Amino acid sequence: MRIDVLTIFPEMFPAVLDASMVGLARERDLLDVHVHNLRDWAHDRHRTTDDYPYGGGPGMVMKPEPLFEAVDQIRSETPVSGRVIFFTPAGRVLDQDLAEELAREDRLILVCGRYEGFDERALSLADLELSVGDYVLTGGEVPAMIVIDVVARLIPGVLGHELSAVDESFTSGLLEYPQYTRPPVYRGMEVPEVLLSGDHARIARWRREQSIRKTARLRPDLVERAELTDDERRAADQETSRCRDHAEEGPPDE
Ligand code: 4FV
Repeated sequence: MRIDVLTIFPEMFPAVLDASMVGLARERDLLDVHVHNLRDWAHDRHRTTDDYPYGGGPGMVMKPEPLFEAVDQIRSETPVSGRVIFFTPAGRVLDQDLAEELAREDRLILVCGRYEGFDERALSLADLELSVGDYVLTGGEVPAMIVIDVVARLIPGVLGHELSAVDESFTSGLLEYPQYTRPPVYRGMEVPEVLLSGDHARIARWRREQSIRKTARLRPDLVERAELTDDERRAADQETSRCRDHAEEGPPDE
């Protein structure tokens, strides 16, 4: 996969691109990332990429010209024009399903905003407007890093063992089961005996049950969408109502 990033802060990316999984994916030529400085498409002496908002108001707006010229040129650099993604709080909110969809693309072009955002006309370049969550950031660079990370680990050959990308949070629509490693007892806290049993069928059952209970406790909204058997759904609903009752009870009297 090829990913192009358009930003006025290219210096923010090397640390993320050179380390860990993303770094490995690039070393193995499974991922090819190009970071471009938007100012290279600003032709005035100060290489200006922003200007005052028409109609007044606080802050600055990203000019359309550098964005159009940059995206046009970057798209034309390879036969595959790729999917152009603009990061905005108004975009489709990223989740694991969308991450898997993006990971199937041959090429992504990630456009990072700054200031108050983009001139509205530049959004006509976008194949997708994407948000990483309902909060306001200073720029689109961190969202771009999130997309590079969430996609890189889904590229076959990047994660040491593909299985781990299947059997994890959100892929099953549920939160992941509790994980443990050595020592078997730490400060009096024991690893559940089932995990030391070597009985893989029993371990798998325990993990599934734990995932359902944890999701019912912490993210009942996910339980609704998850594929559960009738028994599992009954157990989940019991767990959710048990937590709700517990929360309503409030802290025990002194
Ligand atoms: C954002 C988000 C986000 C808005 C103005 C950058 C900021 C500034 N992007 N998901 N949430 N962007 O807050 O993607 O340009």
